[in-house]
Amino acid sequence: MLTRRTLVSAALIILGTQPVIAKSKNHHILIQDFQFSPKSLNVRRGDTVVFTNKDVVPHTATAVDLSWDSGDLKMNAQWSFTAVRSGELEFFCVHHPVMRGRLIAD
Ligand SMILES: [Cu+2]
Repeated sequence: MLTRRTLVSAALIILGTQPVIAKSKNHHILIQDFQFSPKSLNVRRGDTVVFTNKDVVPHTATAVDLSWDSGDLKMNAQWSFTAVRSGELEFFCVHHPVMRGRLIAD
């Protein structure tokens, strides 16, 4: 038999088990004129970072520790990934290693 107390307990269990999830965001990094823009970006874990190449030549967005790599992005191509680790991570373009950027995830 359902008592008021049982119902309240059930409601608390249902509400109490809902994880508190910060809404994830999309961030955009443009690759233009052989530069990442912005060069440095703060994200939260779970956020998505979208790279878009606006140059005529192909570029990549590649983590220096090689944990992720866009592969060649042709003009107007997009590639996205979701930040899963906290910390600071530099990335570069394998074709033009002077092109550098940094993600800071918390
Ligand atoms: Cu490049």
